[in-house]
Amino acid sequence: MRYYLGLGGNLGNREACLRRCRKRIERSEIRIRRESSLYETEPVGIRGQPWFINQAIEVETDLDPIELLEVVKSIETDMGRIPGIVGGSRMIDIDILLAGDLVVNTGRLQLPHPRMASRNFVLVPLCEIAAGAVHPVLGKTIGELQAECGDTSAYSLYR
Ligand code: PH2
Ligand code: MG
Ligand code: MG
Repeated sequence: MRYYLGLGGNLGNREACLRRCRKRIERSEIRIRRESSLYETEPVGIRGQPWFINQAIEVETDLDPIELLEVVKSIETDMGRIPGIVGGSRMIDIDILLAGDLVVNTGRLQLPHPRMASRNFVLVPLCEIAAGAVHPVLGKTIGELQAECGDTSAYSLYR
């Protein structure tokens, strides 16, 4: 099954954290097929925290969504993420954005990611690698969602 993941972090050496995170992902029965550029992005939600680096990746794995969620949560914990304030600073955040055209609504997991269509820091990197992918609930492509997104938060290409 093919998934799109959103990666982000705003503490420590942000670029090195993302690199370590991708290495861990690849050691977990998950193959990375495509990687977007890195973007430096203004914090959305809680202000006054350091800017993030965000990236989107396309992965292929036999893991089902709940198994994948368990793997990404354990990578977050291993990499020093302390569960705390929602939307606050973190070494690494790994969000499952899309799982093909699967729609999941359980307490633990919602797919597509419920806030993805309203965030530049998700859509801009994702558009680079998946402009034509269709959001199975909104029925629009990632490119269309990005063009329509009213988020005014700042972002710039980092690398
Ligand atoms: N993640 C959040 C909240 N705000 N802002 C930016 N720029 N990038 C993020 O990854 C981010 C955020 C919650 O996960
Ligand atoms: Mg997140
Ligand atoms: Mg998260």
